[in-house]
Amino acid sequence: MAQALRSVTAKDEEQIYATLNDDGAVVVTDLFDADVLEEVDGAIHTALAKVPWCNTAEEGYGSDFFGRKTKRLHGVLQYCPRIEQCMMHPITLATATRWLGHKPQFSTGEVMAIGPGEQQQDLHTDAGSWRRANLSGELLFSMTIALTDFTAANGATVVAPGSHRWPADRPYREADFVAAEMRRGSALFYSGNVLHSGGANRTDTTRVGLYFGYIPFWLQPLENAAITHPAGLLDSLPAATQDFLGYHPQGFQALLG
Ligand SMILES: O=C(O)CCC(=O)C(=O)O
Repeated sequence: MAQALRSVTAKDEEQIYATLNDDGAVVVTDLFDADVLEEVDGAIHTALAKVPWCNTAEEGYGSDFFGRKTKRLHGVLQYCPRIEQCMMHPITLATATRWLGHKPQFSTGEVMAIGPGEQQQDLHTDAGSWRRANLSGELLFSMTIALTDFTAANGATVVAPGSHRWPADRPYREADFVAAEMRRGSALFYSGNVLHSGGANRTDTTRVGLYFGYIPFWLQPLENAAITHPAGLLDSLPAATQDFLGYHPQGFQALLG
């Protein structure tokens, strides 16, 4: 039987890191305040109501990997200003910096809503996005914020604790995996090398997560935030956030002097 995915309070940064290091994933409890959640949640639920389930070819991005009873949103900073604060949470940035061993930059932001009847996604590692580059080490740190409770029944992310250190050819069994159950307002921190997937949703409600990927400053991001967000939005953000997003309105002047 696999160990359960461990939870650590947001107050204990050292233990968050130690658990991430041991298991490749950790639930950080009560990372976000109720007022932040209220605003973010409301804005995202409004945005989700306007897009279809990605279950037909005509609607574009539905696939066996991304799911057909799933909704996904990108350009997530457009939905409400407080989403930027979530992305730049000091505990998240500190853990990402330590985990990657480098200053982190934005790779992608995504709302992942798993609807009733969705099946379990294929198991994978997110660092596999860069597999053709044949790089090793920790290339990606991820955070999924629970905007609804995440339960084993409603599609909580399924994770194999410790798998971030497994050899690529190690066989795995169902018993190696646990559901990353967490309460709304908590977040799953995980390594880009840990085996995981979106879970099956056997309930009649939708599970909603807000995902951010953090990569070392030298790696190619998956999302170009300047393109996925409405024109002008990134200009209104704090300089540190623009820098994190790779958005440099002043061009390279700062480097050239
Ligand atoms: O929705 C989730 O919990 C995880 C989804 C995922 O791992 C992915 O789409 O890459």
